Amino acid sequence: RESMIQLAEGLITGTVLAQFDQLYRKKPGMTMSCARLPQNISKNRYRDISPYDATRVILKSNEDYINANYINMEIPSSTIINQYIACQGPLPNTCPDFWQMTWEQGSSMVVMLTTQVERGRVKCHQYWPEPSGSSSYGNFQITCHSEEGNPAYVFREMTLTNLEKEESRQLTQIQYIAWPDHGVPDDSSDFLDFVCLVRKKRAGREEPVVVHCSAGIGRTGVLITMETAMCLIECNQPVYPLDIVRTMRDQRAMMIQTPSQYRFVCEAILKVYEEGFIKPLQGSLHK
Ligand code: PTR
Ligand code: PTR
Repeated sequence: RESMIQLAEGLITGTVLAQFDQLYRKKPGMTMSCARLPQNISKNRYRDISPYDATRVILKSNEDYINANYINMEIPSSTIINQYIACQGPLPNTCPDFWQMTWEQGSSMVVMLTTQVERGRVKCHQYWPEPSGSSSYGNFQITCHSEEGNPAYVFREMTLTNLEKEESRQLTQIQYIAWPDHGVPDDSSDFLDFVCLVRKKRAGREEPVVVHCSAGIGRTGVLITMETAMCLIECNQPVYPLDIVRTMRDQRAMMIQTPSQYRFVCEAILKVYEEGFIKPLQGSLHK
C-alpha cells in the first residue's frame, strides 16, 4: 500500500518519470560482443539492439547466436520466479533459430506484441503458417491448428515438431495486435485482460515464456513489468516499478523504451491495485 501511494504521488509530481529517465539503459560493464561477430550481424533486426553476452540464449549448435536474453523475475517472499526469454521479432533468416530456441528451452507459450507490418514497415516476419497449414523452418515443422481472437488479441494453437528427433509438442501463441512500437496500447483494460490471460496460461509451467515484439525491448519490457507487478500485488508484496525495470535491464538492455510506456505501465499498476486484481483473474477476461 505504501508503495502504491508513493507511485501515485510520483506520477502526479513527475518524480516517477524523472527517475525512469535517469536509470541506465544498459547495465554498466555488460558486454554485447557476440551480436557484433561478422557471422551474426545479419541475425539482428536492428543494429542498435543487441543482447548481453552474459544472459543471451545460446543455441545448441555450432552457430549458437540468436538476439534473445533470459529474463528471470523473482517474487520476494515466495518461491515464484517468472522466467522469460525476451527476443526480437524473427527475421526471415532467423525463423529456424527462433524455433530451435523455443524447442531447446522447452517453451510452450509465445507472447507476440507486434503486428507484422506497422505504418508500412516490416516489424516481424510471419514465423508460423496460416491456420490448418504446415511449414518447415530448418529442422522444425510448425502446424497451426486454430486461430481465434478479438480486436485486441489473437490466439493460435500450434504443434511444433522436431523433424530430426521425430518428437512433437503443443504450443500456444498469443498475439496482442493493438499496440504500435514506441507507443502504448490503445486501451489499458484490454491490455490488462491480455496480461491476465498470459498469467492464466502460464500457470503450472516452469519453462520460460518467449516474449517478443519487433526489437524485443519496448513492448516486451512493458509486458514483463506488468505481469511482475500483478504477481507482486497478489503476493502482497510492495511494487516498485523502477526496481522492476532495473532488474530487467540487468538482463536485457533498454527494456521499456519510452517514458510514455513507463507512465502507461505505472498507471496500469495503480489501476490493478485500486480496482482489485482478483477481478480480472476470476473470469471477467473472457466476455
Ligand atoms: N530504428 C529504425 C526504425 O525502426 O525506425 C530502423 C533502423 C534499423 C535504423 C537499423 C537504423 C538501423 O541500422 P543502421 O544504422 O545500419 O542503418
Ligand atoms: N533502431 C530501432 C528504433 O529505435 O526505432 C530499434 C527499436 C525498434 C527499438 C522497435 C524499439 C522498438 O520497439 P519494440 O521493442 O517495442 O519492438
